[in-house]
Order: sequence, then C-alpha cells, then structure tokens
Amino acid sequence: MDTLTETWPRNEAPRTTADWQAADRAHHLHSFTDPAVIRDKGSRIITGAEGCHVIESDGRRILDGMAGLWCVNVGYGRPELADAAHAQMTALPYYNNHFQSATPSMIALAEVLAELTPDGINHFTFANSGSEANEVIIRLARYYWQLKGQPHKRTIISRTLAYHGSTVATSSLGGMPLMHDNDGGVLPQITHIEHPHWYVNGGDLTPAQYGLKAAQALEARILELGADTVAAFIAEPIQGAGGVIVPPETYWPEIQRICKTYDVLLIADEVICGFGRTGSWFGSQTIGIEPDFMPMAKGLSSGYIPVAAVGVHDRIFDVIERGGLWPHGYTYSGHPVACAVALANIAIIKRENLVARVRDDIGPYFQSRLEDLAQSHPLVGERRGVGLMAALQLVRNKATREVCTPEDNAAIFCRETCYDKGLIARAVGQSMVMSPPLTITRNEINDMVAILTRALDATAQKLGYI
Ligand code: PXG
Repeated sequence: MDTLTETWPRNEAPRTTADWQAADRAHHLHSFTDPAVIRDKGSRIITGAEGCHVIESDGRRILDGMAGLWCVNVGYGRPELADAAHAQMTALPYYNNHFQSATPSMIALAEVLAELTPDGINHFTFANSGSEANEVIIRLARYYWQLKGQPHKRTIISRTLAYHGSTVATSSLGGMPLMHDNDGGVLPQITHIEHPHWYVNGGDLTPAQYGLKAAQALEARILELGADTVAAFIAEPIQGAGGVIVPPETYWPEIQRICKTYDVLLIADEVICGFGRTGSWFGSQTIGIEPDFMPMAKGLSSGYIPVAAVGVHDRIFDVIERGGLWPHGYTYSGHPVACAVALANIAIIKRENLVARVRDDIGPYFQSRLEDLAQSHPLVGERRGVGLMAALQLVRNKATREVCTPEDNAAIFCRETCYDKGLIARAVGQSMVMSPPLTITRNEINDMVAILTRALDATAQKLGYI
C-alpha cells in the first residue's frame, strides 16, 4: 500500500508518494535532471532526515554518502540550528548591510570567520550561495585592479572540470562542457587550463613531474595572454564536483609561485573544502596556500539555510577601502537568520571537534577502507581523496590506467545500484564520489563500503569483468 506522507504546511491532508510525484511532474523544473526521467520514472521524494540518513516518502532510510550536496557537515536533525533560526527570526527577522547598517549576527559571523581563516583574511562580504559568492569575487577582483590603475587586468583563469556555480558568469568560470554548450560557449575574459589529474592526464610522468607540468600551464597561459590582462586564477584546493581531484604535492607551491610572480590574484574556492571537509577548517590550510579571496558556502551552515561568504585578504581590502562607494549588494547579503544559523553550526563543529576528528580519526579510516577496495577490486584503478571527500576511478585496465568510457555506463549503473541498496553516492565522469557528513561513524562507513562493494561487483559483472 502507498504510504501517506505528512505534508508541509502540516494542516494539509497527507499525500501519497504517487500524489507528490504527480504534482512534481506537473509543476516543477528540476535542477541537473533530465525532465524525461521525471516524466517516465518520477522523482524520489525525500521527507525526512536524521544523522547521516535521509528518509524517503515510503519510510526507507538511505545512507547519505554525499551529505546532501557536499554540505550537511554536522549531519541532519540538529535542533540547535532550528533554535538559532527561531530565536533570530523572533528578535530580528530581517535587516540588511546596505547604506551603513549591520546586524549583530552578521558582525559576529565575520568576526568568527576572521579567526578561522588563514592569516591576512580579515574582512568578509556575504551572499546566499556559492555562485553568488563567486560572482562578487569576479567583480571585486576586477575592481581591485581598476583601483590599482591596471584596468586591463580582467581575465580570470580557471580549470577544466571546475565547478564554481550555475549563474551566467560562474557557469563560464566552471570548466564543465555541458554547462557551456547550452549557453553559446564561455564568456569573454574567462579561460581554462587543464585540471591536475595525474591518473588520467599524467602519461609517463611521475606524479611530481606532472604536478609541476600542470601548474606551469598557468604560467604559459598568463604569458600567452599577457600578465597585464590577467586578474586572477580560481581553483578549489581539491576539486570536488569535478571528481575529487587531488593534485600532486608539487602542484600548489608552483601555482602560488606563479601567481606571486605575475601579480595574479589567487581565489581558493572553499565552497566544498571549507568547514572541516579536508581535515582543516579550510582546504587552503590543508594544502598550505595564501589566497587573496576565499568563497565559502555549503558547510558554513551545513546546508540548513542558504548562506555564503567571501573572505577578502587585507592587501585587497586596503585598496578597496580607499575606493569610495562599492556598488554591490544583495537584498539578503548577511541575512541575520542565515548568519545566526551559521554561527550555531560553527559552534557545533568546534564543540564536537569535528575538524580534528576528520583529520586524525574518521578521515583516515574512510580513506583506508576505500584504499583497500581500490587495491582489491578489478573495476577500481585509483582511490583519491583527503579527509572526508573521496573518489574511486572506474577502469577497464588497472595496469595501463585505461579508464572506463561513457559507453560503459559504469559509474551511473553503480550509482543507481548503490541507491537501490540504500546508499547515496555520486557518479562523476567515470568515478564514484563520496563526501559524507563529518559526523559519520565507523559503522556507517562500514555500511557504505559494504554497499559500494556490492554495487561495484554488480557493475563489474555487467561489464563482464567477473
Ligand atoms: N563552488 C564550488 C566549489 C561548488 O562546489 C559552487 C561554487 C556553487 O555553489 P551554489 O551554492 O551556488 O550551488 C559549488 C556548488 C554536484 C554539485 O553535483 C555541486 C555543486 C552544486 C550543485 C551540484 O556535485 N557545488
């Protein structure tokens, strides 16, 4: 029998899954989904969540190996985040930071972020999403150079397979061909260099040699364009949505050197890496870089409410401070309720020592369990990851590093099999990707690995490997 699901607002009559799916089909345009799938199969209706599990409308509990979309760092079902929202909404539901105003929660959040971020990052501007944060950085970086008397420094260099958002400018900033093709290509003054994935792109080079080569592509591009036209380089410390790409150790020091040499600002996109995911508060600390701008979102509120921030280095702020009125702002920049929830979320991460837990305990356990799988499974060529983000590369041949092709449909088949068996994992290209809540237990990791192993077995069987 079709289970009835509580509705929101709760004074409506409960509906069945089929009812929800019909209304969804009739009225909702989904993100990153083929409408034909919704039409033919219907959507998955998620009605609740607890800890590291989400609950479907039929009551089935599914282990969320992706923490939503890489964001529910403190796990689901935290009453104190709801309490923080309630208290702030009661005291002051809205005021903005335009025209000389500020509210206590936005000030307190900026203050806390200044403590947590690397030295020199002491000012913050707020937004509602990672995309909006990156939009404001494009504007700020160009404005900075204009104020410095170098208005031609406007080009932003990014990387292939990067993800920096879904707005007009940030979808160009990203390096996902699918997102360029449907909008007439990439905007002017945005260009991409190769993403540093040794396993796929490294050929006969050692990882260390390849790391330098991939970084030097930045130097080559700057020289080709002219350093006097390049405003900034944007990259995630560890590329997330592109498939958890961990660069060789030689990569980041060389990138930092190149940015300094050519006076190119460094933007470290911390939207996924921030708030403990890599075992430090920020990915920039894990890899040891000093960025000029740090966009952050997702883990800032653990996804409980939309909020984003941009950390701005003193050397940038000092110039902008003297520039007169900065003509930018969203109605909801620094929304008091969102900032109050972010503060409560950061308080949980601190109190429960989640960052150290990821670095010293659960992160290494997660990576070692996946490494065992990579060593033993014929379909897995590489485990890559740091802290609680990881990917398994699906391959045709482990010895030659020949990866599966899109026609093999291996990752998508594996992802769907995982879902059927009770685990949410992502398929990115020919890799399986995971990024669970920072609160995940060893037992839950064991469950994840068990389901993943069965799904990989089923995939290998379908491909005729076993
Ligand atoms: N930067 C990075 C590094 C991201 O991962 C954004 C910016 C944009 O954030 P907003 O809040 O505007 O979505 C992101 C978002 C996926 C997936 O399928 C990843 C993201 C968004 C949607 C889907 O992996 N990352």
